[in-house]
Amino acid sequence: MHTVPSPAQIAHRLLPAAREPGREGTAFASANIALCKYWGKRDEALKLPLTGSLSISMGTLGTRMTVRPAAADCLQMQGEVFAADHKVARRLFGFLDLLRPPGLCLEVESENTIPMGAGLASSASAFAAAVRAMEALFGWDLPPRSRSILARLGSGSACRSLERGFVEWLPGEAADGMDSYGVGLAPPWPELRVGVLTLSEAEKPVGSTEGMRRTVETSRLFDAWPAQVARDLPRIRAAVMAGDFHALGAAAEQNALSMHATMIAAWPPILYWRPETVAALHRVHALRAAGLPVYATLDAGPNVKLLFPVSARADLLAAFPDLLIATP
Ligand code: 2P0
Repeated sequence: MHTVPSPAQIAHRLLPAAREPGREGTAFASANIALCKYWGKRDEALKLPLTGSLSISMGTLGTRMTVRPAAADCLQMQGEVFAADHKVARRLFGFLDLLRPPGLCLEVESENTIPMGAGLASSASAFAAAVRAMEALFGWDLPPRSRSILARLGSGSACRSLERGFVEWLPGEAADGMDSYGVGLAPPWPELRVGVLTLSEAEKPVGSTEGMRRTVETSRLFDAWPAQVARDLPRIRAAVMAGDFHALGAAAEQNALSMHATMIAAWPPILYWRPETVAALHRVHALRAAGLPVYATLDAGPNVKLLFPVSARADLLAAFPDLLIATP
């Protein structure tokens, strides 16, 4: 009988033989927004998804991380020191344990170029930047597939944050997940923009990992989710390749709303939407009905992200003055 390897065993397989660390390593990774979403795992420990997904990078919005050998583990984020037993520090150093030799302590400086409170998940860009920073520290030259698999062990969506532009996460079938990683699909369209509408800074009621688990276990609508992805993913991939903005936006918006429908039907329900979320969606629909090329997508939170060509920028800023705009 085959037993499923642990994250540490997977990392051991993918990393070169131990080497001396250099003085420090620094790297940047962009955040990413899924156009076809990842929701539901086939393996929690290895963060293997039930379906494929496809994202667009957020350009200069992301995480810059520096790692250097130190006397004790220490994390600074946005200049603030986090105690070693803080939830965020424990998760990051637990991940770095996969990548470092036993006994090596690290000082980590992490800076998000995403404005605080923008409600943009930074875990994807943070784990992707951590892999690249460790690669720089040790002078490794990892194959892109290994990099993506390693980042996935930190946070599933991080495997889509190692390439710019459109990235598809191949779900794979293997129990060890060696066939589950992100591949760059196409460069970003020069005219495409992604906007972030920060609507509520209220603490997220349910994290992604727990939210996925609860949805898979209790939502009858989740039974339909793999079929939804099987329909949307090829549509979105084809729209990316054809440069068809309206096909891309329509499929992405329907995919995001379908994902939320599965969550709302979980028990206890996972309702990330606030009144402002619904108001923004109605506003987007009204603008689109009036002829503006704009579509919406939402992740595990109340904020709405907009997809639009740069030609719609001024009209959207007039409608949403606080819109944060990324050039993928
Ligand atoms: C996505 N999300 O495709 C989906 C859409 C949120 C909604 O990936 O448990 O932080 O670490 O693998 O990657 C957020 O989930 O979850 C996410 P874990 P992750 O972007």
